[in-house]
Amino acid sequence: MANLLVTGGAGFIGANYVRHHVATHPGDHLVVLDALTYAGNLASIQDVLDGKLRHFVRGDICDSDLVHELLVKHDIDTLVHFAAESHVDRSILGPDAFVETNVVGTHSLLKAARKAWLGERRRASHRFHHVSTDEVFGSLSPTDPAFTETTPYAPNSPYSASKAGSDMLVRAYQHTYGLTTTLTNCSNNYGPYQFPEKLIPLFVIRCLEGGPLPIYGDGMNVRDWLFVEDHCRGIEAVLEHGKPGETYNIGGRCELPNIAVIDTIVKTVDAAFASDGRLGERFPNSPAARGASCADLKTHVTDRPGHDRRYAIDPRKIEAALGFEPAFRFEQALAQTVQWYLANEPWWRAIQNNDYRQWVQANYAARGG
Ligand code: NAD
Ligand code: TDX
Repeated sequence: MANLLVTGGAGFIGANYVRHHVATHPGDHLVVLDALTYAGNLASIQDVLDGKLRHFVRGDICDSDLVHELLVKHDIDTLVHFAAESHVDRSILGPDAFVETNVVGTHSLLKAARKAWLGERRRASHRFHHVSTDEVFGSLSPTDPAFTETTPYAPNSPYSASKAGSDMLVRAYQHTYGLTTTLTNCSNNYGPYQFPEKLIPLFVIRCLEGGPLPIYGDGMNVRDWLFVEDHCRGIEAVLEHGKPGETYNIGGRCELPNIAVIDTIVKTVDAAFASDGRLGERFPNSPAARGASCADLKTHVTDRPGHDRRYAIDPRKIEAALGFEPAFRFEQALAQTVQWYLANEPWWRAIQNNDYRQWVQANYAARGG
C-alpha cells in the first residue's frame, strides 16, 4: 500500500481507520474524501492530517469527476470505501438519501475507478475495497447458523437494501470489467467517535444526562458486537493479503441481546461514578450522581418497524485465510468506550445541535421514548 483514498474518513469507522492506518503505515500517502454530512466530523481526524502526506477533501462521492481527478492527481492505488448513510432508523424515516449515497454514490466511485485504473493509463496494481455490513444477509432465528460469505442476501430495511445494491455493483465491476475489488461484511461496531444515534453511544450519553434509555420492543434482538479497532485491523488484513474478487465476513464472536449490552453500559457508568466523585458534579442529572443506578432510566418503547431479530457472523473464512481474530473483549472494550466519551465531552456536546435534537424528536417522540 502507498497511496490511499479513504471515503467517509470523517465518520465513525472511517475516522478510526484513518487513525489506525496512520499509526501502522506512517509513510503512506492518504487522501480523505468526505461530504461532512451530519455524521461526518473533521474533529475526529484533524490532529492526524498534515496537508502534505495526509489531505482532507470535502466532497461528495456522487461527484465522479472529482473522484477521478483525485485518483489521478494523487496517483491513488487503493480506495477504501466507508462513505454511506448508515443509520437504520433514518433509512426508515427517509430512504432517498440511502439510495442516493449508498447505491448511486458507490456506482459513481466505481465508474471513476474504472476510468482511472482500467482506462488509457492502465494501472495494473490497484484495489477497490468496499466496506459493507452483515445486515445485507437479513434476519436469523435463534437456531439458524451464523452468516457465511455464501449466505444469500435478504436485506430488510432501506439501509440494508441500499448496501446490498452497492455490494452487487462492486461484484459486477469486478466480474465484468476486471476491476480489482475486495469486500467485507462486518457486524455491529462500537468504540470512540461513534455518532450518538447508534445504540451504545446514545445510551452512554443518556446515562450521563439522565435521559430515558429507549429499548425497542422486548430488548431481545441479538447483534454480534465488534470493537472498531478490531474492524480496522480486519480491513487492513484484507487490504494487505485478501484475494482479489473475494468477500470476507468480519465479526466479533460476541452475540448479545440488546438488553445485555444495555445492562453492561449501565453497570459500567454506575461503576465509573462510584469510583470518581467528580463525575457527579459534571453530570448531576445522572441517577448515578445521587447514588442510584442508571438502570432506572430503562424505558421500553414501540419497536423499530421491520426490526431484524438476530445477526451473527461466522468469521471462519477470514480467520483461516488471513489469520485475523478480534483482539478485544466486549466488557473491557465497552469500558474503554465509556471512558472515551467521558474524556471527550466537547466532541459529543458539539454534535448536540438543533439538527440532532430535531432528529431525536422525530425518531423517538412517536415511539414514546
Ligand atoms: P457514519 O455514518 O458514522 O459515517 C459515514 C461518513 O460518510 C460520514 O463521515 C459522512 O459525512 C460520510 N458521507 C455520507 N455521505 C457521503 C457522500 N455522499 N459523499 C461523501 N461522504 C459521505 O458511518 P459508519 O458507522 O462509520 O459506517 C462506515 C461504513 O461501514 C458504512 O459503509 C457502513 O455501512 C459500514 N458498516 C457500519 C457498521 C457499524 O456498526 N457502524 C457495521 C458494518 C458496516
Ligand atoms: O434507541 C435505540 N434503541 C434500541 O433498542 C437504538 C438506536 C437501537 N436499539 C436497538 C436496535 C438494534 O437491535 O439496538 C440494536 C442496535 O441498533 P443500532 O445501533 O441502530 O444498530 P443496527 O440497527 O443493528 O445497525 C448497525 O449495525 C450494522 C449500524 O447502524 C449499521 O450501520 C451497521 O451496518
